[in-house]
Amino acid sequence: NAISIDKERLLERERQKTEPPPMYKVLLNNDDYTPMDFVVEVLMRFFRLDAEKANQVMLTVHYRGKAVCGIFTAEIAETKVMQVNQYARKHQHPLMCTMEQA
Ligand code: TYC
Repeated sequence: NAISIDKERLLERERQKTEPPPMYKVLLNNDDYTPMDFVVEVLMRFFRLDAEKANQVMLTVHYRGKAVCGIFTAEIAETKVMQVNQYARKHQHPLMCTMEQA
């Protein structure tokens, strides 16, 4: 009946409210030209990694082709991708930052 349908609608609305948002992996991709030091600086500046962790992630990208720098909600992931790519272009490096659903 109408009451149980209204109740279902309310329950569905509550479910959506409490559902965690979709999360996105932000990745760095390897290339042959961006200096290793620059990649480490990017990881420290934009992903707040310490020097050791930044070096580790940079080497993973270098040897394996890509690595996850962090996992964020859509809006934050999009901002990181934009900031890193703009920063790389400003310094005339081909470094590529991308995102994909976690
Ligand atoms: N492959 C680069 C080099 O040998 C280093 C590098 C690491 C570039 C990570 C991009 O995301 C990157 N200088």
